[in-house]
Amino acid sequence: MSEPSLLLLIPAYNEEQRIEPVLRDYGRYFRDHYGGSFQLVVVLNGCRDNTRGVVETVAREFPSISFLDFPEPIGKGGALIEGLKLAPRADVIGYVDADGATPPAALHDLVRRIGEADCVIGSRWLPGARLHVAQSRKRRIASRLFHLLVQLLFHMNIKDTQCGAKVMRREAVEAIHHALRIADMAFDINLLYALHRAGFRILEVPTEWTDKVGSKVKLFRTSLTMFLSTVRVRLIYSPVYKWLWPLRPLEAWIYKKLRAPVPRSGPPPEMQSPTRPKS
Ligand SMILES: Nc1nc2c(ncn2[C@@H]2O[C@H](COP(=O)(O)OP(=O)(O)O)[C@@H](O)[C@H]2O)c(=O)[nH]1
Ligand SMILES: [Mg+2]
Repeated sequence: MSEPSLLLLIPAYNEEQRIEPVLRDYGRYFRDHYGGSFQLVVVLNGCRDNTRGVVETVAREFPSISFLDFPEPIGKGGALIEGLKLAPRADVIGYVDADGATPPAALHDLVRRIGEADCVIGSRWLPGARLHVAQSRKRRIASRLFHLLVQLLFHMNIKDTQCGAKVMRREAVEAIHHALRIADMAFDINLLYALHRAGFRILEVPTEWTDKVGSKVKLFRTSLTMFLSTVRVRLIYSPVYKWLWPLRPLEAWIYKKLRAPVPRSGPPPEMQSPTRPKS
């Protein structure tokens, strides 16, 4: 049976220790089990380790794998905003984390459900989810508080907005891309609320998830940044937003203090492939 063409993005920052087996797993799985065209694009930015070298090595073995590399500190959200500019290349566009928290078969399950909605998201908190949780108590509490805040502000009734596995139809991505401006880990809220407001249907399905060691999340700083960004998304969609412009310098100052990433401005990305050895 033929399946829709799929573009899978993997945002990656200092992932030299975690990404290699994940790329091989995805490359192999989708080559052997997917009935449509498959492209995997790793979106790197400002890595201070050899993630790029590792990605180049695996990309030489798998023609489906390539990457984008931005020097600026654009964050996970900023990286996905850039990656999603490649949406015209496929019917379905998705993303997963670089640490293998979502196995390829679980991502494939989300793609299979895209006929039922415009966006299908993996959920760790629906009955039927298979979880291998190793997060600290503090992290779990922060995550539940964040969930409450999101429900209070947006009323989307989504149980798990933060799961790293999501897929969308190309038309939905193209319709809301201009509304994406959150570069930090609250990017997912920005994306989901933009889809929700534009009338696209979001389907949450139970997924398989494994917490991995080596998280890039610094609990205090990341939580505070996500809190601010989430409130900001709400304000952007409120009628009072246009009166808040005098607060912009304060906002910029706080983000700078938190060393929070900002999205990239400028022309669309240029694809990079490793130089393949001449045969
Ligand atoms: N491009 C890019 N990716 C990032 C950045 N920060 C985190 N990521 C990626 O976002 C994904 C989720 O991060 P992770 O540390 O696994 O978060 P956790 O699983 O929620 O603890 C991983 O693929 C990271 O490499 C960043 O600044 N830039
Ligand atoms: Mg992770």
